[in-house]
Amino acid sequence: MQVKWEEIDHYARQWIREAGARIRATFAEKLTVETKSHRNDLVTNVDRETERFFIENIRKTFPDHRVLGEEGFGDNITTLEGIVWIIDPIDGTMNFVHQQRNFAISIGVFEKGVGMLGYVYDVVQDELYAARKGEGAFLNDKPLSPLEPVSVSEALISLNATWVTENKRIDPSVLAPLVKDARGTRSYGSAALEMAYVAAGRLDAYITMRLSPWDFAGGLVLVQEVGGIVTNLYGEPLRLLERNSVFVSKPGLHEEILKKYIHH
Ligand code: 2AM
Ligand code: CA
Ligand code: CA
Ligand code: CA
Repeated sequence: MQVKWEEIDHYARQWIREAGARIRATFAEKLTVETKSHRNDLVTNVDRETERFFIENIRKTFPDHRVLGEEGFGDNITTLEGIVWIIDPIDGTMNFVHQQRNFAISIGVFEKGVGMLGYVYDVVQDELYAARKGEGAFLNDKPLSPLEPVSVSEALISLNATWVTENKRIDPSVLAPLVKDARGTRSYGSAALEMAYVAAGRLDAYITMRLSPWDFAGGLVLVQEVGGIVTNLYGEPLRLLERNSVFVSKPGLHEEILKKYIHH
């Protein structure tokens, strides 16, 4: 059967805007904040309610689609057959709790493991980054330009300071020289927004050592659609059902970083 991507895109946008309005409305209410795997890993009632909102709508409208969601209300996904929605209801929960800004709804829709639709919605700025494979990427309906190569010396790179201090995933001496050589570094605390910023040319690259599929699913489609490169830190394709290190970059810059800083 022919998949109607235009129709799926239409519903996805509608639900994202509605979920965003609901999230903004919660700013006036009291949040319930709990911790998950450790004391800095937060989840709120709004994360859960938002994920359930998407899943109920998807199941009602597209009963044959499956959903992988961070908060666990979706399906138990072990294969990428058919159409799979990968959803992070709030990416940047710590920002949501502490700042009431700098968080996003992130959604990627995949067909047999190929990214077809990607969305990152900055709820507070009301900025929807959206891409459809082969149709370009847009910021609130304004087309995003193809990404041009840039060198490290002129690059603004997003990176959490954790990765240049003692940590479990990477020797701090690997990325410290990159931090030194780059024009500047930033950290926003939402992987989805950081990927959307790369797609929009606001950042030149984003590097992080451990993300789950829902953190990068939406951004992956966005960045690829404007000619950006998305791999793990070692230049390999991301695995959609596992945790990965993630290295998102403009072309040229991606090769330069891999060659000079990662592959010693
Ligand atoms: P989250 O807010 O949806 O949990 C923060 O640096 C970024 O890393 C956010 O995109 C955050 O997503 C993600 N992240 C992934 N695993 C995390 C964890 N165990 N604790 C906190 N943030 C995590
Ligand atoms: Ca989380
Ligand atoms: Ca996330
Ligand atoms: Ca989340």
